[in-house]
Amino acid sequence: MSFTDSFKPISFKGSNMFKPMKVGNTVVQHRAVMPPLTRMRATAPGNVPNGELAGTYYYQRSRRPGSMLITEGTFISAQAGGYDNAPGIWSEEQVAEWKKIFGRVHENKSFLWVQLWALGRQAGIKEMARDGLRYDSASDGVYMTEEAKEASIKVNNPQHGLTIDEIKQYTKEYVHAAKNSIAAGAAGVEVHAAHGYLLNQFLDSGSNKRTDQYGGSLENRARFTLEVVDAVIEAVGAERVGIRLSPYNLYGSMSGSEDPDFLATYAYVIGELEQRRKNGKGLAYIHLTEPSLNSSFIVPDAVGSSEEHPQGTNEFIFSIWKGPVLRTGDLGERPETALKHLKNENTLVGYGRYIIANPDIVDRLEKGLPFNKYNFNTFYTPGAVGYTDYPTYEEAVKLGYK
Ligand code: FMN
Repeated sequence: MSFTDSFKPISFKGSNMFKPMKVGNTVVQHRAVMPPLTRMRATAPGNVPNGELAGTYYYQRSRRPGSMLITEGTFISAQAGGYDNAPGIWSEEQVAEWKKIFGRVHENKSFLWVQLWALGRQAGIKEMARDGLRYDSASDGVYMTEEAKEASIKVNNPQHGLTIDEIKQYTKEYVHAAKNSIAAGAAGVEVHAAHGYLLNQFLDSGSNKRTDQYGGSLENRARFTLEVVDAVIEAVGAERVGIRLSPYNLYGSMSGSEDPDFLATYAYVIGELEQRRKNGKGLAYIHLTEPSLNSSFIVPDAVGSSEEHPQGTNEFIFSIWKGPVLRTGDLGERPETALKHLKNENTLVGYGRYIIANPDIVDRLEKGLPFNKYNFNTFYTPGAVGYTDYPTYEEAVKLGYK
């Protein structure tokens, strides 16, 4: 292995990167956040995280006191799942392992948030059929791809648009998972409404063809997401709730900027969140995925390398929302862009692929040291390799990294 030479590192010392900031009930000591990263190390059946192994992984990445980390996407229920090796947080067995993980992060005086995940039509089709679970989405029959359509019809589990009762049931499951997270030691929860998963399937006019109060107008498409946010706020307090949105995302056959209404849709959702903030129920943060030319979770060398993305920018959020914003996407390779984002006092920046490969990324950002390269091939494989065995900078130098 070696250091990456695809960009020139800079030192963030003296910038807002190292200015403490209040996020919910926590005060972070720097602004380099670990965003949610699915790593497929949980055990099946039962979607149980491995407290020992995952505890070490999160411990390594939270060494700097006052770090903010967000867990990998974590299922709120079995029906919300569909990947065997991603963790859940609905059962006692899962919660017992999560407690160990939170304990490790607390040793470092750092903060771990849980990303609450429901897959909808991105679920494993065979897995859902095997487990007798529905293949859910916003609408019947609006498949992600032709392959998904064929596969789900073949296993006699065609795509199902949620009934109103089922929507209410999901909302209860978000609440249950949020309460479990807080009881286990999480600083808060992040509602995953991005990247083409269930809530995003409701937000997007391409996947949501409903004609009831959950479809049609952008207000109706946003209803499920806002109901989940309100229910979770009610259960654990607004200061313990964040949300992730990805306005420009195409992953999961989302429309992104191809929908002429997309900015209006997100402006509406964010405006509603700002309204709550003004009424004393402000979320801890809004996490935005930056527009990117590629999808970093499926393409080995996905780099949205251009400085200005043709799709546009997320800057519109600052005209609407006055609380903390976390921006993630391609910032590892674009330190000048991260620096620019950080000029805004309310901004945090996420490092995804590079925190996988650089457990001491905060020290490297401070000193302007090079990053270890990441190995895409071990992102989703079981065990410690590519998970807890990446060296710190000093270790890498000793190992002869160039
Ligand atoms: N985003 C989520 O919201 N939830 C996830 O569970 C999730 N898993 C990911 C797993 C891998 C291996 C990668 C590479 C990305 C994942 N993402 C997920 C997206 C990241 O949070 C992040 O937005 C993306 O990697 C872009 O940031 P980067 O350029 O710093 O890597």
